[in-house]
Parts: sequence; structure tokens; C-alpha cells
Amino acid sequence: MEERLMRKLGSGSLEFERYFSKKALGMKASEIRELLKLVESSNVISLAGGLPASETFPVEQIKEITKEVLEEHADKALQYGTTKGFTPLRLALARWMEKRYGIPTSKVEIMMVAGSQQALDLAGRVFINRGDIVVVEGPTYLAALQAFKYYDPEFLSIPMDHKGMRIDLLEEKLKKLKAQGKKVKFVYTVSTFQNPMGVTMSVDRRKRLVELADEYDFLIIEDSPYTELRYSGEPVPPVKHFDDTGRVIYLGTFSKILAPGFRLGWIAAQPQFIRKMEIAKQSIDLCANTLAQLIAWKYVEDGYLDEHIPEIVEFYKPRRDAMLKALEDFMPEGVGWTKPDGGMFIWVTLPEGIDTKMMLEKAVAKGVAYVPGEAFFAHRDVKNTMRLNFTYVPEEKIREGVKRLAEVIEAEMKSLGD
Ligand code: PMP
Ligand code: G9A
Repeated sequence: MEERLMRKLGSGSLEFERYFSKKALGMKASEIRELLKLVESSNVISLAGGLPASETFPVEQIKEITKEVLEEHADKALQYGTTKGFTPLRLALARWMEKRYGIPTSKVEIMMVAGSQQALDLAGRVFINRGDIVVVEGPTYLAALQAFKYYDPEFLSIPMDHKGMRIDLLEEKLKKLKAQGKKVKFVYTVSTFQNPMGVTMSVDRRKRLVELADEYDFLIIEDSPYTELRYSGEPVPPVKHFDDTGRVIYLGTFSKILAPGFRLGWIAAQPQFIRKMEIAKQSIDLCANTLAQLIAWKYVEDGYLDEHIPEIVEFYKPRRDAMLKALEDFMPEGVGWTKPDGGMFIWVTLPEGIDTKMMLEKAVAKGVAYVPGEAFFAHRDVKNTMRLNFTYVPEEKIREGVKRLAEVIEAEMKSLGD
């Protein structure tokens, strides 16, 4: 038996590649997901994956709510549901959008999805024709690039600074494109505590982006998983708050305010957009996990979410501070980094000439991992940056991890100078 299994798992006699579609052959693995495999199985301090701390998962509340849901609503919680999602949850989220972000929202504008990652794929499906111009931040969330890429857009990457996407540069590009008779299909932005940089788009830029969308006729996909994780500074309204025409498609998720294992997120958008994405979702998974939806409904409706957010913030703030302090204490001259008011990431820029992808192996050998910045750029044309996560490991480990990393960087800088 064993022998047969080994034969099947081994290279065997099939030439597997020739069975794949052209699309499948073009798919590339996510660097983050691959790195997760590596650090799961070793003693490396991982500053790589964007994982929430498991200590923040509200286990007791989840137990309590699950019991209640199963005792009182098992018929719905264990049954198939509509593709758009469980109506009382959609209603609760519509109220949440209004109360929290000042965005008047009706339940017909909300659809539940299997994490905002699924929403990114749905956006690709319903909006992107081959060759359409999709604007992304440079750098941007790499799994958004992965999701959109499947639909063959042409990426236009707009540089970032500490106030988010350079909207002035976007405007220049839009003018040029218009002169060539071309249009942008949508702009994708992680507007608040961006992944990977941690920066937040300023209010002025948010307003201008919406004005430009009206003027140049494009959509905006605002992906906002980190908005509630603010450790300092004043809240900033979502881009969608400034949208009167329905051009902004807002993506929310329970991954960072409840637990990512629920695989539950939502899309808030014009009913016409929701309807098309609903049809696209039908063939993918029929509906989002209903048990998860009913638990999330109680979690929002009964006020647990409001109570839990300040607890998460209190838990992560010292971790953010510990990373900033360690960077300050250990990094050599010539290394720069962002100073985020929230979220999960800090972005580090090394001197030109250092290739962080090449350096990763040395860092892992010294017991620390990060995500090389290259994969966050649509055209993979920037080599000297990296993303560090500060939510997953405790303060002492963050400090030790940054110390190890600083040593690796210092050695790399020396060898570059030699
Ligand atoms: N968008 C961004 C910007 C993210 O950082 C993440 C998760 N790291 C996602 C989407 C996907 O999140 P989920 O599917 O868990 O909601
Ligand atoms: O792929 C995951 O596990 C989600 C994390 C995303 C990230 O690290 O940006």
C-alpha cells in the first residue's frame, strides 16, 4: 500500500503541466503564504505574515454566542443561506457603517463574503477586462495584485508617501491617459494603515480622489481591514464617506476585529454592483459560511464588537511601540521606516543596492523573517524594502527579531561597501 502511495505522490508518469489551463499556468504563489509555511515549522521569529495575535480572539464570547446561536437558531445557522448573506447581519453592518463611519447604508448595499480576499476576486471578475487599466498603490497588498492579475489588467502603480497614495501624481497620469483616449477602470486603495506601509491617506487626498473619480469616470475599491486598529492620532473617515455618486466599493472584514478563521467579510456598494458580484459569487461558493454569519450577527448586534475593539487596540499598541523603539535602538544609519498610527505593519527602506529578497535567506539563518518588499509592487521594480509585522509576536520577541535583523542589514551594508 505504502509503495503505491509513494508512487502516486512522486513524479509518476503523468506530465501534469500539460493539463493546466493557460490561466492556471500563469498563476504565481503568494510570497506571504509561502513564507507562512516556512516559519510555521521553525524557530524563526516571524515578522513576516500579517497574522493577528491569537490572544486577541474573544474565545469566551464566541463560545457563549455559539451556544446561543445553536440553541435558538440552529435551523438557520446550519442551513444554506442566500448568496448575499444573512439579512439581520447585513442590517447590523449597514447600521455599523452609518454609526462608525458616517456612511448612510442600507442592507441592499451589503453582501457577505468569505473574507475581503474573496471580494477582491469578485471585483476582478465583474470589473476587469483584459488590458483594462487598474491603478494600485506602489507598494500595495500583494494578494490584491494576485487576485486582479488573473483577469489580465494593466497595472498602473502610483507612488506612496507618508500621507498615502500621491494623488497629484495620479492626476498627472489621468490627464496623460485622457489625452491618449484611455481611461482607468478602478483605483484600488488600502486607505487606512495600509498594507504594507502602515500609512494612512490624508483627508485632503481622500476628497481629491473622489473628485477625480467623478471627473475621470473611474471606480474606487477601498479595502479597509485595519481601520479599527488605531493606537494614536485621530480617526479619519473612509474614502467612501466622501462619495455621493456610488463610485466607491468598500470592503470590510471580521478578520482583524473578531478572528480571521471565520473567513467573513462584507462589501458595501451600490445595489447594482452588489447584484453583479452576487451573481459572480453564486458559482464560487453559493453563500458565505452561515454559522459564522450568525455568530458574527450576535457579536455585532449585542455590542460585543464595540467592547472588543478597545481591548485589541490596547493589546497591540505596546507591540507597535516596541517595534518602533527597537528600530530606533538597533537599525544602522541609512535605514528608514514608517511610523504608523495603527494597523499591523511597518515598512522599512534600506540603502539602494540591497536586495531584500536575496537577503532573506541570511535573515532566516539568523532566526528572523520578514516579507521582501518587491512582491508588493505591481512591476516588482523596487528591491530595497521590506515589510515587518508587529502584531503576531510578543514585545520581547519583536525586540530580539529587530536586533537580529539589524545585524543582518549591517553586515549586508558592509559587504555592499566593500
Ligand atoms: N486586504 C488587505 C489589505 C489585507 O491586508 C488582507 C489580509 N491580510 C485582506 C484583504 C484579506 O483579508 P480577509 O480575507 O481575511 O478579510
Ligand atoms: O495570507 C494571509 O495569511 C493573510 C495575511 C496577509 C498579509 O500578511 O498581508
